[in-house]
Order: sequence, then C-alpha cells, then structure tokens
Amino acid sequence: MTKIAFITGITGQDGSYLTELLLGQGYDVHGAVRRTSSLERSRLAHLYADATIYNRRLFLHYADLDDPTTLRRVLFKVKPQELYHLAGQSHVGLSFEIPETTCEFTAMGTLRLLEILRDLPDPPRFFHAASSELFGRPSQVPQTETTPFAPINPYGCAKAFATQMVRIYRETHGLFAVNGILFNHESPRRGENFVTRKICRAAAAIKKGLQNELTLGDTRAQRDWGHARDYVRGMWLSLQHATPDDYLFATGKLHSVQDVIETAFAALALDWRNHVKFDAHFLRPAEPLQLVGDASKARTVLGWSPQTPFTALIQEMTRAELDTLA
Ligand code: NAP
Ligand code: F7E
Repeated sequence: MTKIAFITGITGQDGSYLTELLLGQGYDVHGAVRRTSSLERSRLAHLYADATIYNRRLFLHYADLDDPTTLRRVLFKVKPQELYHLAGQSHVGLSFEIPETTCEFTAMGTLRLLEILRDLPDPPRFFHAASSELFGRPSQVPQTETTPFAPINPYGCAKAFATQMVRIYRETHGLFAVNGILFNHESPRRGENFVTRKICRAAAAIKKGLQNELTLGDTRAQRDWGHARDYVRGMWLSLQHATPDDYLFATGKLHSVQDVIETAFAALALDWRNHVKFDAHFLRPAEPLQLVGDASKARTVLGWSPQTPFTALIQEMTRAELDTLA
C-alpha cells in the first residue's frame, strides 16, 4: 500500500527537498501551505508543472501553525503514516525583532501539533526539526544529543521548548516522536537572507556586473555547514528506525563566514577585497560560539553521513546563482 507523508513547511528549503525524496520513495505527499497574496511557490514549481505529480501524488492544504482547528481537520482527513514538522520562523537574527511570532509558531505551533497527534486514532510517526541553536554557548565541543541546552536567542529558546516537548510526548504519551538536531544546512534553495545564499548570490551578481558591493555583519562567525539534501535524508531515515529517539545531524567541521566569501568569490575568479564591506546593521545582539556537531549516533544507528563537503556546497550554490542570472 502507498505510504502517506505530511509535511509542514513544504514550501521551504527543506520541505522541497524532502518532497522530492519522498516522491522518489513512492510516497504520496501532502503539505500544509499558508495563504499568501501570491500563489508563487518557487521551490515546488517544477513539481506543480508535472501533471503526473501535482494533485495525483502531491497535495497541498491551507493550514497555518496558529490554526489548530484546520490542522486537526486536515490530519484527520489525510491520515498520514509519517509527519515531518518543518514549519516555523527560521531566521535567528529576525527572532530578536519578532520574538513573539517566533515563539508562537516554533514553540506553541509544535505543541499544538503534538496535542492533535494525541487525539488521532492512529498517530503518525513525527519528526521535529530541532536546531544546533539549542546549544547557544555550549559546555561541550563538539555537541552531541546529550549536550545541555543553553540557547542565547529567541529562536533557540523556542526550539528548546519544542524539542523538550517532543521528548515529553514520546516518553509520557508513547508517541513515535523524533527530534532531528539539525546543524546549518544550505543549498541553492536557501532563503536569500541567510548568509551563504546572500554571499553566493552577491558574488554572481558582481560577476555579471549587476552589483558592486556586498555588505555583511560578523565575518569571523563560524558554523558547521552541510547540504540540505543530505539532511532531509537524515530526517527520513530517523522515521524508518524501529524505535523513536533524538539524532544530531552535522558535518563535524567548522568554517567561518570569511571562508564562504573566499570560496564563492574564488569560484568566479573575483577578488573579494574589492567588494565586501562591513555593515553593523547585520550584527546580532548575541552570537553562538563553536556550534559544531558530532553525528556519530546518526552514523552508527541510521547509517547517515553527509555527502557534500563545504567547498563543493558553496561552489554549487554560486554556480546556481550564476545560471539564474544568465
Ligand atoms: P525555511 O526555508 O525558512 O522554511 C520554513 C517553512 O515554514 C516555509 O515553508 C514557511 O512557509 C513555513 N512556515 C513558517 N511559518 C509558518 C506558519 N505560521 N504556518 C505554516 N507554515 C509556516 O526553513 P528551512 O531551512 O527549510 O528549515 C526547515 C526547518 O528546519 C525550520 O523549522 C528550521 O527552523 C529548521 N532548521 C533549519 C536549519 C537550516 O540550516 N536550514 C537548521 C536547523 C533547523 P512560507 O513559504 O509560506 O514562508
Ligand atoms: O547566519 C553571520 C551571522 O543567518 C550565519 C538557520 O537555518 O542555522 C541558521 O541560522 C552566521 C551568523 O544562519 C551576515 O551573524 C554575518 O553568525 O545564515 P545565518 P544561522 O543564524 O546560523 C541554524 C542552525 C538554524 O536553526 C536556523 O534556522 O552568519 N552573518 N553577516 C550574517 N548572517 C546573515 N543572515 N546576514 C548577514 O549579512
């Protein structure tokens, strides 16, 4: 029988890659979308355009995270076997500007979904997209699934609430509920205001003569960056295991924003020194330190490992921007 999956956040970077993976595995995929003034959902456009997929194996339902009545109705109707919960306000810097929205969607939105699952006669396996931002200023480097939470921004705090709730619902209500503690993962489909995409896009625009300057905040900041396609495979693997648990997904390698700049500009034979400027507007009130993950558990238990090294990731993103601008 065909398996049915449901994705919140299907229009996002990860939602689009996960949809492709699940369709490739033979699933019917349902997703929750928000009402917006434009119907353009660019990351799914290629799937809409395929008459053998859209409304045959891929179905979209209007449902916001702050509308539990609708979510409940849709989930009772669709009856998914797997639910991937990816929706939320995902920008850390913006979470300082809109902390209430961030917590409403990311923290309370997750709790509302867990409450609905409790009432379903046959609850689906549930994946929650947790984050390295749980660890903030961590007491251990690298971090593992057991590193204590120490979030330092509203986004991390909302994820910590949601992650702990997932553990509680797994342990006390017996739900098959999994936290995937995801470190930064990027792709050509990354939102334009995240630093890797911003840099790769600017480098391509400079190469094409469409732009001359790139303004950035803290270029010494470091992250553990992988490819989104690898991380959605981890999400799927974590729901195929016999028992529910928490898994950390990371490359284990730290790079700086400066490394992203140098890799992207070098890919286009540009000298970054002629173009990159500092703008204090992009500094954040607090920066996490040394967020780098040890994914040994995912490797041993799920057979997961990241396939795309940092340089290949940034080169792919830069080339994709150049093709888009062509
Ligand atoms: P993204 O590109 O920003 O996508 C977020 C998705 O959530 C979009 O589909 C968005 O819909 C939807 N959404 C936001 N608020 C919603 C609401 N109130 N109701 C319904 N849908 C809503 O994020 P991503 O990079 O794919 O990340 C997926 C998840 O993983 C997020 O929860 C993020 O916090 C988490 N995560 C990501 C990373 C990373 O490095 N990418 C790392 C750790 C954790 P619209 O298209 O309508 O805006
Ligand atoms: O920032 C610095 C910035 O916004 C990375 C989300 O997916 O990963 C992501 O959050 C670093 C930070 O990602 C600019 O200060 C410098 O140190 O690309 P980012 P993030 O904050 O790490 C985590 C794991 C998530 O869970 C989140 O959902 O880059 N930086 N200059 C800048 N960042 C931005 N955005 N723009 C700049 O101009």
